[in-house]
Amino acid sequence: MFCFQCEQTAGGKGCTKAGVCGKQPDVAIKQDELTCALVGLARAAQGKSTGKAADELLMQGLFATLTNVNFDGSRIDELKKLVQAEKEKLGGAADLDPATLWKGDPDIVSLRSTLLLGVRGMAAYAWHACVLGKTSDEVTSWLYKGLRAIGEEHTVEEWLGLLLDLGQANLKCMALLDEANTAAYGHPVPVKVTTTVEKGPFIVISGHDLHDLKQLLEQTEGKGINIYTHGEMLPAHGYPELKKYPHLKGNFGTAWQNQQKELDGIPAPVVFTTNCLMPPRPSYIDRVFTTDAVGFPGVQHIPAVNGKKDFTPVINKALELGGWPEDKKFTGVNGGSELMTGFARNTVLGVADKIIEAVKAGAIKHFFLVGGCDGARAGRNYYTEFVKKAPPDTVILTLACGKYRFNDLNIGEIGGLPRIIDMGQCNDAYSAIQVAVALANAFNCGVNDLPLTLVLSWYEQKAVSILLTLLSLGLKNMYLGPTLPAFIYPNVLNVLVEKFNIKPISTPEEDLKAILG
Ligand code: SF4
Ligand code: SF3
Repeated sequence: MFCFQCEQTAGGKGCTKAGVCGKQPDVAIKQDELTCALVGLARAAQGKSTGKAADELLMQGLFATLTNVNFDGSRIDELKKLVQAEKEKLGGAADLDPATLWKGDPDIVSLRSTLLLGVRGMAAYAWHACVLGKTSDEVTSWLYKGLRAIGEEHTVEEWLGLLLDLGQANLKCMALLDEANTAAYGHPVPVKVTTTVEKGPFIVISGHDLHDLKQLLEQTEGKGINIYTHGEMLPAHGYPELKKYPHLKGNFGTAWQNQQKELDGIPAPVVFTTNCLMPPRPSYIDRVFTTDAVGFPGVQHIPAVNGKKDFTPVINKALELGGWPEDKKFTGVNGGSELMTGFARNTVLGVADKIIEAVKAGAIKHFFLVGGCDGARAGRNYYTEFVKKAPPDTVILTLACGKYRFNDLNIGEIGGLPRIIDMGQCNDAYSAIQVAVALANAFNCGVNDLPLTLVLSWYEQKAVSILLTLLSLGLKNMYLGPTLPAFIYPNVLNVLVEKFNIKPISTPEEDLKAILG
């Protein structure tokens, strides 16, 4: 096997024996075969109009190869068979040879891999929009185009062009997802989320899929079961159409990499709707459920039947386990017991006047977007320290699961606004981009000229697609950590540094000094 798609890849180079994530070599090989079959499907689709079945399969197939999504070889095989069948319906075409997927001239391997990983990330976002009934021909056709490109020869310049094109396509994809979420559940409003779990039966729901949460809330209504979000599901509390359910109580646990410890012996079932699933330990594997693209051998799967899911097995498990006999207090990683979220674009832009005033009056000197994925690496403490050490006249915008490093901290307010502003999931990156663009317009300058610095943490492929979007928008001087991607080889990195002045993070003190002067 060979896989170097995520930040925790073995030795910072590539997993070759087994995944650090727990992915077994046979599954890694099957995922490569699925990827190559998807290239075949994309080839067969060229110049033809594809149907819903092929389009959805394309998104699901790519989603299943993301880090911490599907560890079940039989499910990957099933997907591959479905892909082959769709390909034949379109007249057939040759698959890509899996032996060539990660091999060749190093610069080309680096560029091609970046494109593939970006396509994977974008497909996940496209799927989230799709389950809410929103698709876009432009976005879907780019997924096919990107996959075809992976099987073609291109010059370095052409590859770089493709990467930026993908960034633009992903921006449209994320706008579509933003529209899908807000149309279905309303514009998020600020809300304080408790970390205490009330006594009695409960269900924990993890991942990014709001549609799954909605169905679970409906199906548990009036059953005496409380629902707690986990990981990237936290921002769901801000949506009016989700927060209206009184049994959506709070948030359990912190970011994904702590799940094996936090779920150990929990008296409740846990549903994983998307990444990030870690191999469940024997102490709780019987109460883990997967749905959608997620899978793990021996774990119960909730399938979608005509888009609907029946969570009865999860509900029965919650009633059987019964929860804790008393309310149980938990805290975030810094000891705080309240997490604030819900500051998506509508809310932030609603107080834009206040923000602009605060900047003009000198009350806000600088904005940081400290966002991205969390992970297990010790160096990720950088992000906690960065937020703690950021001067009191600065504001921290954040999104995605990396915020669990600091979202329970109380670092005060400026002009009635909290200094930590949680804009949502990684899925909500469009929201943050819109706010940056609006601020730039208000100050009559470019986004690069704003007193705003992006301090990003990456882990998996959704972050890759967002990074490409930011680059395609011409954003410069971003800080990236905790380590640079293994698939960005030195020559490609040089281009990124030259064109975009991307910087690896150093220490919070040094970086803050360099940014604030
Ligand atoms: Fe290794 Fe990451 Fe690939 Fe898992 S997803 S096999 S940890 S590079
Ligand atoms: Fe996190 Fe997996 Fe990326 Fe959506 S849940 S940000 S790592």
